[in-house]
Amino acid sequence: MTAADLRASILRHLTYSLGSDADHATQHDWRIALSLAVRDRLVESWFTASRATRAAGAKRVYYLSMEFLIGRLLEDAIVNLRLEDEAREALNGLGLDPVTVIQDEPDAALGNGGLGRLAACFMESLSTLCVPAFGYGIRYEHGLFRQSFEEGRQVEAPEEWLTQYHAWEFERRDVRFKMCFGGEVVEEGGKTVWHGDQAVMAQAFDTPIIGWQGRWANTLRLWSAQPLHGFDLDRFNRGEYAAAAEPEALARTISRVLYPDDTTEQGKELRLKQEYFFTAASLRDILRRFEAEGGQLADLPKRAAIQLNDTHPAIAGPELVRLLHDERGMPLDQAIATARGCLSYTNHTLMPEALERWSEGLMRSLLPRHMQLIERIDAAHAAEQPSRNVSLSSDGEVRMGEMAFVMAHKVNGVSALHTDLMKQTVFAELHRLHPDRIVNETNGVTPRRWLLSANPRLSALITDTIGEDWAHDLEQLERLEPSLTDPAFLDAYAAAKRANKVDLSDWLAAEYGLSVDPDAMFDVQIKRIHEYKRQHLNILETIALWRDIKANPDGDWVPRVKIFAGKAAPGYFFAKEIIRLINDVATVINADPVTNKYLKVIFLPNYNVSLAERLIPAADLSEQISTAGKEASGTGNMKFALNGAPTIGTLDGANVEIRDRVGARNFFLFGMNADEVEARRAVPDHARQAIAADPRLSGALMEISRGTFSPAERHRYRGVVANLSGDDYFLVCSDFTAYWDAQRRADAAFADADGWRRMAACNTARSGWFSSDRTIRGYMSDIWGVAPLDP
Ligand code: F58
Repeated sequence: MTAADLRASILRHLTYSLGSDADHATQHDWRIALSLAVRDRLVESWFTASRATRAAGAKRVYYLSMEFLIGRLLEDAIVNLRLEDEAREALNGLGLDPVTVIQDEPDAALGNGGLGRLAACFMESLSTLCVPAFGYGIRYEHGLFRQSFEEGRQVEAPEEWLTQYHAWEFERRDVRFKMCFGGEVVEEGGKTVWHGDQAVMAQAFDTPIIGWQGRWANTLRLWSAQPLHGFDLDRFNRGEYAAAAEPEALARTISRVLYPDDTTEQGKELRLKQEYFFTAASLRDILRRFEAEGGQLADLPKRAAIQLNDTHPAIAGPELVRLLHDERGMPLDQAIATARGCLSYTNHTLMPEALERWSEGLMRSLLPRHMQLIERIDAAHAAEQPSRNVSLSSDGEVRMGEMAFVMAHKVNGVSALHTDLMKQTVFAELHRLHPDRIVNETNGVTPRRWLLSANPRLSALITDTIGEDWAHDLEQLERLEPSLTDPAFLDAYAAAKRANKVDLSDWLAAEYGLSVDPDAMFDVQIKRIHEYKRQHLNILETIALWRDIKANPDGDWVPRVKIFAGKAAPGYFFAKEIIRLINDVATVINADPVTNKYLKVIFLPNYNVSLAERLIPAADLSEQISTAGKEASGTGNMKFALNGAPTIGTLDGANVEIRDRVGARNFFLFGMNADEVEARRAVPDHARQAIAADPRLSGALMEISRGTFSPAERHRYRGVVANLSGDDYFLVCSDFTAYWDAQRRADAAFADADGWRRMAACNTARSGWFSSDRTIRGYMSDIWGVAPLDP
């Protein structure tokens, strides 16, 4: 397609799809017209892919996930269709700025963090590798909340991405399933039948996900909850307007928001409803397709690999058994075995509070048949494994991790360390019973979005040096190795990084009125705010550094800009305190004329995929400082390494594998490892001891306690300080000194500009293994048993 063709197509859509014309079109109109013109180009591959899958009778992958953090889609499609030049030329010819048009698209924020973003990277890699696949999830009307700060505090507002026309989806009016809740289970003519007493419709919306070079496109099918019947005209005619609309409002609640606060009973019930709603609709759809293609039920595992992204869709186990046994008459044991042949489960956390449990009472009232089947599955497992000491429900709670494990033929962790810890801790007993079930699939990220599209300068340099195949074969980055000693290459590498930093500085100035020096070290920590991720360790070190600079303002300091971004769960009080503390510290430090030229602190609001794409290419240092054993993998760590930001980090999650690959000299390691963490926690008074041993740490805590950062309310952070100097479960204090030392090693390394750029380039050249294409190949061979199709 030429630029002229694309331009004609944009103008045609502007006129005939939007009913607008070039003289009156808004930015939004242009963006939609461009999106529709680009969308036209991928529909053909989309159809070809499904025709090829049907013709081959191929096994499909079904990725069930409560979250798909896809961000913007227009640029992804343009890049994967290789239409960058044509789009630029066409838009310029129409007097439009391509960047502004692309950035007009709101992020589809259908996820919280890494788990949701991983699902999005996987969808793109599945299409790139020509693997027949569907992603199944929920079409949330409101994605993750919009974050702003008021006096430093996080304020949440609803995310309104769907108030604009969403150009990428197709509503499938013919794909609707009735989903029931509650009611009773009865025996009818020798069969067990569940009669729900509430029902909603699951309505499918499809988004094509295009792979590299537009060769293949899969479908992301998101379910929206709708009422069974329209509104009640009789009540409306009686003047009961609100009551007439009630059924609609109730039904829609299910797909209204991503993760409603589940601290209340109603919240918990809604969450479980959401999980059942999308899981059961997806299974209904999978079986409908299988049966329409003439499959015999016993062959289902040969045709369907169903991946459960965390425990959120774990109800798939009992639901699939119910569909096979109750509704299709398959004997129970065979139904369990068939379901297990299809299902596999990815675990993303070892934190006990994050492993889902539902009260048996709630399960029984919302899904009465499923509760019975969970008991039957548990009994069957007990019969199979007489020595078992674990059951699917205990203390009045159904344990979804165990449920998913027992119903899956494979269970995977997301980094080597995490997988080992799964075997040793949360799933030790189940691992003993099923020693071949747990496998590792270390996470990865799609290089198309996280390098090619996010960092065009570095991408161009890489392509100039080794050709363009790296975009779909990332391990080719190894071929940069000889250039790591070539001064011309390193100059160009450093120039690309600097230009990215200048772009970011300009944007910070334009957007937030912040002034930063592009030659300072950009030290970035961006991720969900959580105690285990230890943003408070970073801010304590910042305070200590500020005090040291103040004490010796003529010292040889390496200028730093500390950049934070991330959202705290609305009900997570301590995480919100950390946000406020960072903002308060930023206010004081940024206003200090003595330290100003050496230290700035910035907390950017409303972290999302697009902000990550802006920050990562401009980062010098990647903060991956979780308490060892707590971060399952991390994927931000991979994005930073790929974009040439060395890590300062602990031996946690995929940091371990990153360090193995980029080399210990190109990674600022500090802190206790997972075993040492356990041992240290057993030391009574570990925090107090650490504080007493390090005057910098005690000084920083003293500064917080005395109200330096909260002059109007001296004791604002009493709780934070009490936590850190008391229980300090995440061992912030015990790792502080090692972290401080590692930061000073990073300073020294950064001061040596030649050494630093070599280190940065080493990170790029040696991170090729962290492509999600490699991860997906691992799932294909170890878990799914699927092969790519050549269209
Ligand atoms: C993340 N989990 C892990 N959970 O923390 C991270 O180490 C890993 O790299 C990533 O998964 C992908 O494997 C994660 O993002 C959530 O967002 C939870 C979802 C359920 C509600 C609470 C947050």
